[in-house]
Amino acid sequence: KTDGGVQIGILGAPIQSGQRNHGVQFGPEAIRKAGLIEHLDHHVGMTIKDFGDVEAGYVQGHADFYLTGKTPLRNPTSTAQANSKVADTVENILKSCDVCLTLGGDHSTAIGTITGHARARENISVLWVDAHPDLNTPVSSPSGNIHGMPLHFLMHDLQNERLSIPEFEWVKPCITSSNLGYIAIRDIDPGEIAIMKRYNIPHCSIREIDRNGIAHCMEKILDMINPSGNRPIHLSFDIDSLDPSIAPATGTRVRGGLTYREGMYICEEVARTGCLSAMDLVEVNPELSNFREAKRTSEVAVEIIKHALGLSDTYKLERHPQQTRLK
Ligand code: NNH
Ligand code: MN
Ligand code: MN
Ligand code: MN
Repeated sequence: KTDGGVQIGILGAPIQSGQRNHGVQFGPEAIRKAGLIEHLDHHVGMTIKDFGDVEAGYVQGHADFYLTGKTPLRNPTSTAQANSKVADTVENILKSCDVCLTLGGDHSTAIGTITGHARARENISVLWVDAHPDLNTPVSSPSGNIHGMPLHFLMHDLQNERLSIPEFEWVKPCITSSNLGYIAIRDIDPGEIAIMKRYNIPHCSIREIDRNGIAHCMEKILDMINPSGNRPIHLSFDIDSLDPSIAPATGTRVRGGLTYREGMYICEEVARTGCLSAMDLVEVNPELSNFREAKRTSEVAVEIIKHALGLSDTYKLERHPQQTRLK
């Protein structure tokens, strides 16, 4: 880092084993093809370094599982091994970069990115933008898909709910209910509701956004997870948080999602904190819609990333000229 500007490291994580739709492993490629690097490059005070893709090593049809009594826990081996590489790579990227951007892949990828982030920086806070809280345990999960469970591996409070799976032993808890916040959730499983209530996890559901507006919700949630205003923020953005009319190419569409501007506003407010330290953009699956819709979804993903990095015109317009970094 030479110019005192912001250095952004980009990593592709073509992980699909956390769920059962083929095609989500092409998310990184689709987002790159939509012009990600070209859109981020050539901004004064920002340097981009592309670290390529992690080798996810998933063999199609390879489906080992653990029986949990109800549903099988699917693909633990592939998911654990790929995420271990993601964790090491994110940790490494954050040694030379201010921000690590990871392109998924399914949301199990957050097991790796958050672990890597927490190894590299102290006191991280996680803002989880998603239709789903992804807080299931192997027993509460209705699907057995690990992309609906990443946070149970990572939360101190939920360590007793973990199965002892040797391949996942490297995952150490690194977040608590006071540094995790949800926004836009609207499809929440019974076990997740119970955990959210038990541990009082900060959240603004889509209903609260309806009632109080996105500006109020962002102020509230950022204040809860980053009260001092100086914790490194991990923004984990699941594209299914957006309304399916805006981002149709994803595996679990849930009606009644964020509008385009609400999604962008969330990201602009994260940029404004100046604390963004790692970001995931996950669950873009170009195979689940026609070509035009897949392209549109990837373009929206690029916009989400640009806004989070403080590159939107609306945000630049209000930014004070002296402000540096992402602020
Ligand atoms: N809650 C469901 C499950 O655990 C769906 C999870 N799907 C997601 N999460 N896309 O973001 O299987
Ligand atoms: Mn998710
Ligand atoms: Mn989701
Ligand atoms: Mn559901």
